[in-house]
Amino acid sequence: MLNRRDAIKLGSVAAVAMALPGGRLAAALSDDPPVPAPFSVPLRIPPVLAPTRSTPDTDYYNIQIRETEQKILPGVRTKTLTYNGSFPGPTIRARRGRNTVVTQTNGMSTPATVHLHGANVPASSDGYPLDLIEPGQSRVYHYPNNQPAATLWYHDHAHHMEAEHVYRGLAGAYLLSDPIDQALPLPQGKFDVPLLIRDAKFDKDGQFVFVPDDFQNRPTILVNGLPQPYLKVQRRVYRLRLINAANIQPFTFRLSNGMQFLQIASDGGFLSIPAVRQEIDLWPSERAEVLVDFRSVAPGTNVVLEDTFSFTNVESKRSIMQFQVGHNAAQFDGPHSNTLPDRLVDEVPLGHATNTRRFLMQADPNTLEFLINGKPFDPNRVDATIKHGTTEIWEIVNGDTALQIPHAMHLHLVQFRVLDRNGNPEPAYDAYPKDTVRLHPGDFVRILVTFNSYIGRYPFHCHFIDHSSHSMMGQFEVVA
Ligand SMILES: [Cu+2]
Repeated sequence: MLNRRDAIKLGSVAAVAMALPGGRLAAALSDDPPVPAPFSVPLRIPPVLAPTRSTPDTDYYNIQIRETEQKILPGVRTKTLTYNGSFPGPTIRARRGRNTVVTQTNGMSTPATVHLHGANVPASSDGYPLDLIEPGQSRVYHYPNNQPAATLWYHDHAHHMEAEHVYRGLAGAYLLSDPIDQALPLPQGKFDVPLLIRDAKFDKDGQFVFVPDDFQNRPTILVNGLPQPYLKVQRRVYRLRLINAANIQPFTFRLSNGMQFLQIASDGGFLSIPAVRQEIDLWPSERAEVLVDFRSVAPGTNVVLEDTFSFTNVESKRSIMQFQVGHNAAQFDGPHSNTLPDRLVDEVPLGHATNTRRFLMQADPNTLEFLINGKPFDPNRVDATIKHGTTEIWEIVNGDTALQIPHAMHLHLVQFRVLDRNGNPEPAYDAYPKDTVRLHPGDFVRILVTFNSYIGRYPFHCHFIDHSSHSMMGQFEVVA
């Protein structure tokens, strides 16, 4: 028998039922977030930001950092932090040899700082964690674009806040081109697709839930800000720029239907020799550019980009997004891997190392504070003083074998070469050019890095940014 409270409950359910279309009633009564079925929303490509003005050698941009509401899940407006109201941020396209100048204005209630990940920039424009843009203030970032073509990305770096800021939306792609990139027969325009891939947790009202370090509880995959979208593709070759924009989620990407990737670029630009890959590991902040040839499947095939990464040894597979291959033959039969040269770029000879340092990444088992060489980040301490123009070997150790925590070491300013991992040479596609290196629990990795551009202080840190927010960060200073 119904008591009065039940009757009131039912009454309110009836009222809700009258107000909502049928399909949404179940959602309104559920504690589950209103996440749609996989592959039910079309992929969105973030807008390319237009310069506010251009001179013969410089493009100027203005970006407002602000809280907005975004349509991420159907029928819901989600509070997000955005660059110019775009989730993810607008794409900046730059050309080598032309300056990019970005004025960032902070309209949030918390301090911000903007780091251009993977870029060779002066220390004053690096987005150092304590070079804060206070609420209501602006800062001008100068990017000289004096490095090879690469898929870079910009994101917040305000110390202790970067993890939450990035999680709530402060990230965007920065695509740097150069004459080599332009001369290679690579897909362009709408066939050159940036994919910022991350995970998130939503509450039943479709709002972000941010619990630091809650790596096993961010079940919703977002690609360019939408849940498991689909993209209708022509039967031709596409250039996909895979960016792991997740806080702490590693991905192991593969394609369904037996399709392969042709990897052409890593973090810092083109591989010397393209690599055929069945699976590609990308941990937070790592990038890979791949060519995917949709002519290799029958017309009408649905190809799924999958993730098979698992924190445990338990087999895992989940869907990231879907490519719906068209029925028509491509109107345009090229460019594809067959027309690529065997060698995309020449190997950059790196210097001979004159110094070796070791960095241990390990959480304090008592406090669970994330540390490098036993210490939390201290802006008043320089962890490595490096003479300009020299080359060093950094030995990086993940000591978190007991807790089984993976880490990813990122150095600002430089691209480095991964020499070896646990004594074994790193495969070429994962060796160079790199700005972030993966470390499984117990891994011992050696990287070779030359400091021959700018002088000044720059951070190095775990790019599981929930870890760097909890002080797994140091700083090096390049001195004249
Ligand atoms: Cu870490």
